[in-house]
Amino acid sequence: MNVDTPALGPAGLERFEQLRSDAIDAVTERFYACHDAVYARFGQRGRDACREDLGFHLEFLRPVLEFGIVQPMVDYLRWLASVLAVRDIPAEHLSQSLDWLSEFFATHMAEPDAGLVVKALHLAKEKFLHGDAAGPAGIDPIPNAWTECEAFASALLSGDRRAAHSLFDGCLDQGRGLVETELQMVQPALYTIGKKWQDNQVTVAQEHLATAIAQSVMMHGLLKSQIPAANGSTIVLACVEGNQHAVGLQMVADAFQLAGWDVQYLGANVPTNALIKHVAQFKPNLLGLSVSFAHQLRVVKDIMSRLTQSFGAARPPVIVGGLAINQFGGLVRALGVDTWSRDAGSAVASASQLAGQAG
Ligand code: B12
Repeated sequence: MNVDTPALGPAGLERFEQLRSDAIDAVTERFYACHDAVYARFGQRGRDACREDLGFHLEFLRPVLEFGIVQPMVDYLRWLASVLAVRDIPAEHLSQSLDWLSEFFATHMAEPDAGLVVKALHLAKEKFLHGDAAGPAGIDPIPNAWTECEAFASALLSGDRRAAHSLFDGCLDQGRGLVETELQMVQPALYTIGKKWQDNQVTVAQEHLATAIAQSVMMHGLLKSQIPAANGSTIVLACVEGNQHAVGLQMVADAFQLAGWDVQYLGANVPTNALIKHVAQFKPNLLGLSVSFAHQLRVVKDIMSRLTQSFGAARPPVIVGGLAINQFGGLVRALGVDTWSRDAGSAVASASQLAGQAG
């Protein structure tokens, strides 16, 4: 794998972790000392948001330091710049926060690690400011979304369950498949809603509402589907700790169920300890993990080493997917997983290919 910047060793990464919260405190204080006039209007909420954003900077910096690949952080910065712009936060504050983090680590870490952190932050900033100006978040739109998608997105946003169910059922009644309908209508509708949140046009509450309705129509669709006889294989599916985005995983669960697998769908934010115990208890033929943000990739890495520690060569094979995998596929090889898949439509085929290789 080509790396952009040298990675930190285990001791350097540990020191970085120790300094995280001090770095956030120091840079937040500096922001308020310097730009009180801009942020005073937001009160305590603004201070919390500032801390949260700096926390996210460091979450995204961590994989740069661990894997040496800078692009996920650049994409994150471009995405954040678009989020801040529509919320009237001056763009230069973002670059400044990176400079101040550099200064903090330069004075609190020993060489050569301090130099590596500064170099990583500098590279991310340069690529963010001067790199090719593609889309703001690097989230690919879904090709060939169905025409019903727009009406479905409106129904989700306005909380119109009846309309959402009727559009979904209409597709199934025309003989379109459940997973196909989820992929070509529900998924693009939710991506559109995400873009609207990014542009400050919908609230987090509306995101929750849209999710709840989407999950309900999908469940209804599954109940109406013909479930084939069990093929003897079991998959455990979980969103890694910290990942609240569970709808994509639910689609993957539906795809495996309709292919005859026994599916244990654990949903959002599954604590790593609980997941390892669950795998020990149920011994699935495959473990599927969903990851939405680049910084959650290290949770996958941690799960992989815990699985190897606990089960050695008898650990179940692991398939990963989710927005972070689609955005930063280049990092997959560094995770030690067995395979990955872009969407619910191709996941079962990837799993079968894996079983074929094993057999
Ligand atoms: C609904 C939603 C939420 C809901 C989720 C509720 C729930 N129970 O799922 C809530 C409100 C909780 C939420 C919270 C947040 N969200 Co949000 N959210 C969304 C939204 C609009 C839809 C997510 C979704 O369901 N997508 C549809 C599914 C079908 O797509 P998918 O997840 O990509 O899944 C497919 C593939 O990736 C793959 N796949 C997924 N998992 C797996 C697993 C395996 C094993 C395999 C093989 C394949 C696979 O197959 C799936 C089906 O084809 C997205 C927009 C988007 N582009 O997705 C933003 C989005 C993901 N959220 C975002 C953000 C920033 C957040 C928050 C930080 C702030 C906020 N908006 O509140 C928090 C963070 C929460 C956290 N710690 O995880 C950003 C992420 C930016 C990024 N990664 O670059 C997005 C992209 C919005 C945006 N455009 O800015 N969110």
